[in-house]
Amino acid sequence: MTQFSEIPSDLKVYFNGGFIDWKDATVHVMTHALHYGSAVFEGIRCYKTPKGPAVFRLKEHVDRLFNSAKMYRMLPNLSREEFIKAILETIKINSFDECYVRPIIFRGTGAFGVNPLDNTIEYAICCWKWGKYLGEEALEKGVSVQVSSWNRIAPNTMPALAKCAANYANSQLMKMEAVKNGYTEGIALDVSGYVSEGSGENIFIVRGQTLITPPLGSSVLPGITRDTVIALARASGYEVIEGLIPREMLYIADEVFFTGTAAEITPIAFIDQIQIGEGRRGPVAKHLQENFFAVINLERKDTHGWLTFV
Ligand code: PPE
Repeated sequence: MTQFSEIPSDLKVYFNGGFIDWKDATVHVMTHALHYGSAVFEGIRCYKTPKGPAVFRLKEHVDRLFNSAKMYRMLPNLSREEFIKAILETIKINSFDECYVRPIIFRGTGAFGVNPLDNTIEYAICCWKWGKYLGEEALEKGVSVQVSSWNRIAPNTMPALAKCAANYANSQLMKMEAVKNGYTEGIALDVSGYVSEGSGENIFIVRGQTLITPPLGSSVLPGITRDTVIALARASGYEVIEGLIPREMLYIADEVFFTGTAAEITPIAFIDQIQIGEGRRGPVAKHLQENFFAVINLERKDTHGWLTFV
């Protein structure tokens, strides 16, 4: 969480094709997205590297954004390439050496009612510094989480593959329940009772030399960090399976960790107060974190072209 008071008020926001001041980046209370959740968004990190700021997997994020928009029939009137350019310009104009980037496409005003088709399709890009998502010590010590009493959205209710604002009503219920119960995060099961994902992260379990992560059919967001970790793990010789995970497999795993743009690779030390492995970051999570940050620090060759320099 970032408090608004921590965000410098002189930031510029890209809004519908031009830059405006942070304080002017507002919408009308009759905005469709506010009433009906009709917004799709992304979360992207721009990292400080020895050769200047670089955005991690920018193309994949913009592709997912446009895929989300396509599912909701709300493609904006600019191309993916133009959107990529606008993101880079937003980082540049705010002189960030590192930041979190939040692009959003939403239904605005023009008509009122559930039918969104007569509303404007608007877009904005904000950047600010977002620190460690699950706490300063999380990457090293791991976090304590619970299995949520809320299930992830069922197939064919709302598209889980879309990063739609509406999906985050479910995430909020999970997160509030976890925090109120004294945990850092919740893990949702899917509608069949198999492990799905966290409120804002994908999940992996480690058993021996094998990593298992829920398949896309378990109502998970197709995470870009998930994809990154799969590639890094395979390159290191681990077997990676996208397979159904029964809840109880969490408790007996050697390691469990979350992946996400904000969370990066965050080990899970306890689930429902049952210690996972040694109850701290395990060797596989550590190895993957080192590999991940080696790409960002330019210590490891970016063979996949994951970095776009600003
Ligand atoms: N599942 C969900 C539900 C999710 O929100 C995210 C990202 C992921 C998986 C991981 O996806 P990826 O970032 O592509 O590896 N959550 C974003 C928003 C978090 C927020 O609190 O807001 C993020 O990590 O930026």
